[in-house]
Amino acid sequence: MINPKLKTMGEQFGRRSWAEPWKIKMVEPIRMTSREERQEGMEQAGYNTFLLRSEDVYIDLLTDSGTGAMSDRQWAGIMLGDEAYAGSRNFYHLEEAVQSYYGYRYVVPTHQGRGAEHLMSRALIKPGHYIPGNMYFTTTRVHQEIAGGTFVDVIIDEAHDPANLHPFKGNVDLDKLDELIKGVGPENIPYISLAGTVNMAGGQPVSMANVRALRGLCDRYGVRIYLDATRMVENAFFIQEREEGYGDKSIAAILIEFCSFTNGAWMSAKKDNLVNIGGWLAVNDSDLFDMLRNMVVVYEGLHTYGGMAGRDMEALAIGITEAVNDDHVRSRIEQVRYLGDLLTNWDIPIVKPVGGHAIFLDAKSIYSHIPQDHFPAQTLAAELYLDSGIRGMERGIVSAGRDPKTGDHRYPALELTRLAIPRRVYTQAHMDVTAESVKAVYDAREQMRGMKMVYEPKYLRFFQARFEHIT
Ligand code: PM9
Repeated sequence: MINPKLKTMGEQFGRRSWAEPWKIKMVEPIRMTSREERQEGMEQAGYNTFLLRSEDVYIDLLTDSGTGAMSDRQWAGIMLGDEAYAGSRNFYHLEEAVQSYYGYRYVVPTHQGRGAEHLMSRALIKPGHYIPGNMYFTTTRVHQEIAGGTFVDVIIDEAHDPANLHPFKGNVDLDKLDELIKGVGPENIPYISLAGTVNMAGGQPVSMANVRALRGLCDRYGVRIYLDATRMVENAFFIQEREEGYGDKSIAAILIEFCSFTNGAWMSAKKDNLVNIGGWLAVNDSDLFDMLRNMVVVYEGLHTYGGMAGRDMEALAIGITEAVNDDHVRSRIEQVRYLGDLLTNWDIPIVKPVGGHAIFLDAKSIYSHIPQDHFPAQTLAAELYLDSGIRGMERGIVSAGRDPKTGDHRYPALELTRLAIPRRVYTQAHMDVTAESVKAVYDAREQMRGMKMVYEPKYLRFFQARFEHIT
């Protein structure tokens, strides 16, 4: 479906101009700092973009998590917060929205995605278990490991190649999965950890055909499928665009059909669901629900707020309905593509096809002279900030962390610097400025040397590690 002769996504899918289905009602000033200020800020931050102060950032593409702009309706919802300790009416709105749009029976609120991952992993994983998934995600895998499990990557090989144009690079390789189930036994696999889209592969989607076939395989063995639904709305857009038979279906219809092949989901509502904080778990199994609803009171808060304020749950319930609007999803993904097309026109290597939430610069290719254990993607993120105050994030060897058994670095095939686009926040002009800065850094690539890590925390090191230039 993707034609390698056509360079940009505009050419691939026929460019017609699009515009955001909203207008701006309130603005937040941002400022460009001087090169000297940025140099000082970066040194204080140990060359880790997570450790910068946000007031020193010009265009913040660190993450699309919790950084989106809420609508006027969501802000109005904030004023309708019912802050009762128990039985808040906002919880029932949230419960109804999840049931209607994702189709699951039982809903447990959590403070954000990793709260939901913690509960799910603790409830289902026992020491010695294997959890197959379509590429790891940092917080998801750490919870699976802390619960005693071992994550096994069963994504298709194409996902590990940034230049491969497979339209559904998030797909599960059913042969790899079948082999694993036969090897370790279905009783040692508590569930398949399926993500749509796949963040670490570049925001790549899973096809409906793949999840349908996955359901068939799992039914043969009696294995459950739980979905990381964090960016599942964006996944639905790619199915609508690329998969036969779905062109005329709405995002909402595709979303609910996809979820119907899974047993439940966990959610970081800070992405697709358009809120600054929040998460949820939803399952169809009443026994599991009982367990999760009991565990949530230990780790998050009562089962009718799970760590969120009533007002947050109201904004989230409204966000869920806005998130599936077809025009919203299209303009969100087209904005990401706009940036991707600018970079592609300059032959700057990025992960292709462009995914749903971010542009991923191929640092391994850009800095091909820097060995992976000198952190090329970390170096690239630092250089971009130094050039223009634009903040991205490392998604390579630092994010991959160490193997808990051997203690060695994991060496992922993908060594990427991510520029995540917050929803409903930046304009096309911000994308132009971003592309020009990436080009300036790209043009100076040969002069760059790598870095060494001088401080490394035990868990999720990418958040807090510190680096120095190799002289
Ligand atoms: N993702 C992101 O920037 C935020 C922090 S990690 C760098 O991409 C998936 C697919 C995510 C995700 C967070 C979580 C955890 C689960 N699954 O951040 O705890 O992308 O709400 O969600 C981040 P929370």
